[in-house]
Amino acid sequence: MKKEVIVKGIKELNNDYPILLLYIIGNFVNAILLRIWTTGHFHLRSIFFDLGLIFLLTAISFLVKKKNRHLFYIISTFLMVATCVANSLYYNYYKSFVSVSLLATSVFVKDVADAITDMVIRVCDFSYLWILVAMFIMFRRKPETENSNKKRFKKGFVIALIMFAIGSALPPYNAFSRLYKLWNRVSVADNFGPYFYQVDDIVQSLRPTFNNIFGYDRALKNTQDYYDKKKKVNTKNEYTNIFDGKNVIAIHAESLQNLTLNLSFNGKKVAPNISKLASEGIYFSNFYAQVGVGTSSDTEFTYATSLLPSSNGTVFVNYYNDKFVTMQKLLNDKGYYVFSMHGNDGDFWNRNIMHENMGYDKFYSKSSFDIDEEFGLGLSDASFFRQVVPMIKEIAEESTKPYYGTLITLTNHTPWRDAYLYSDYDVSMTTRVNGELVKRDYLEDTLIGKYFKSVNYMDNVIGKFIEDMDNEGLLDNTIIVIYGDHDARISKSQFDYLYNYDPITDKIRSEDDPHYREFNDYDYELSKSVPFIIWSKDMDVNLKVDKPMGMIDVLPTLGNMLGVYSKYSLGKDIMATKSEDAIVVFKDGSFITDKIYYSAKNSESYTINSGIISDDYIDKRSDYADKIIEISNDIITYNLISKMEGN
Ligand code: GP9
Ligand code: MN
Repeated sequence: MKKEVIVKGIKELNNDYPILLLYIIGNFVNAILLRIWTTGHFHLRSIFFDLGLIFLLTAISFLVKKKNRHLFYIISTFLMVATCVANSLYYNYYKSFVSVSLLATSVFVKDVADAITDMVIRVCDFSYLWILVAMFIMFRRKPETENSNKKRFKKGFVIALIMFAIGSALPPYNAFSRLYKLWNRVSVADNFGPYFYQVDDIVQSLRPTFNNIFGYDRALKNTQDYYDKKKKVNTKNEYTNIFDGKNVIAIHAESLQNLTLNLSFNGKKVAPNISKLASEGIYFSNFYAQVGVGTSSDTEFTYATSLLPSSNGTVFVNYYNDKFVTMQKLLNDKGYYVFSMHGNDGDFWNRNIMHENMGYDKFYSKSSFDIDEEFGLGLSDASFFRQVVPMIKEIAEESTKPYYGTLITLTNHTPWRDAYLYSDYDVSMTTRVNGELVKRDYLEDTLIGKYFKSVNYMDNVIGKFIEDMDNEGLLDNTIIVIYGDHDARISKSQFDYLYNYDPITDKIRSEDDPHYREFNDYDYELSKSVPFIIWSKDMDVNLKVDKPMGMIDVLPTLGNMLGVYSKYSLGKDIMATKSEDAIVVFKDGSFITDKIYYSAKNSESYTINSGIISDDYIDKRSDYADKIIEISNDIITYNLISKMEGN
């Protein structure tokens, strides 16, 4: 009987108004296609939510005047197609779903995207357009539509409600809380389908704009409670003040990944100078950036504030008026002169405004330099560091104050197109085949090969910079900090090639080859670790810290060594943290501990150190991750530090 009703309904629809069938089935098929081209996940609930939303729109179409109805179908289908195309393209690169809150950020993402040859645009990313073509053809054949019809509206509306009701009745129920928080975008799209996800994203993105009293009060109370309850940790330990009063030069090393410190080709290290600094100083070897879409700027933010970046847009672009307690301000209050230097336009990532807000006394951007050599986005690192030394010398000579300077490098930015120009580092391989020496190109002309060449270049110029600083007497009483700002966004397949290339056959080893090295999705995530190094010429602490640590832990850890402290820090002083309490929380709720990598996206954990992990172990840490993401977001969205500081 049911089957007959459905068949009758479809026939009626088709006879009556075939465009409706195309509208409903076509947009539904596109939502399925999007899953195929992106996550490959098919949650039953999301299917009902897709249909619910499409039926809701169909119902609404019956309220639209007859003459405007075609336009309604076209516009709403266009928006659904745009959702599919944008998410298809975006997912392919970022492994997440797109947000309208990125519109402001996208000015920079676009600039950077220009530099991305790695961003593969696939034909399938545009496959959704078929429905618009089909609609045009159909409209020409059947230009007339039915009169507005309340009865049909009701029918469509009831079907939509039934779909939503069935979808909502399906597990997992905790997915609903993610609709509001929306930092695990993939999970929301998985559970509610791409269309519903996008509607949710728009609502959540507009929320801060209509910053209603209720939301603000809830956020403030929640945040104040969090800080009130937070265990008062003993802030003093054996590292407190060890660098008190020293000058600091912090090198923000673009896309520098940890693995480059341990790699050699043809007997030469990729990064000999940085590895040497790591082996002589304090080297945090299990350190991760915690960026969102604001990449470099997010790392600057998290490093300075010990808060996670925003889940809605980018702090530097969307929340530059907020008040934050930063490493820069704290040092400034202690009497430091605090500056930043960078060879790109000062407006990039809105740094001109945000660096001032963060408490830098001065930002020396592109216009402060002689642009005598350019690679990629701006001034070459070699020229930058060459020019920086006399500038620091002047700063040191002009004042008796200690200084803190952030030097933001640039050349090692993807896609390292000019790498062959600035580094002759050899990433080929010579091997013996049938007794004869054969030279294989190996990584030459691969993206990862160019990356290693470029890192080698950055390493050289940093080595030279340290030497020059020393020659000018600028290393006395000064500590050098180096941190990789985030991973290099090199695809997993490039790593497979790096680890599984067989020079004898000149091919990639297959999985059944005895020398095959497994490099799964989790190995890939873990390989995104970046270095964090504290070094000085007359270092008396030589240490390798392998506890998991994130950018959020820098202010509590390095700050403690410099004698500054922020009560709003959400990170931990890693020197005072037991290995089992150390945790790196990522923006989507995933985390790393000394035992596991937990993927919030897949609700699945990957064991780093053997041992059985209980659900309780994961739940506790998931809750912790959710909490610090929530507190960070609320502070950023509602400018709560300003309120809590009483101004
Ligand atoms: C631009 C540089 C790169 O000035 O900091 O930004 P990113 O693309 O890495 O965020
Ligand atoms: Mn960067």
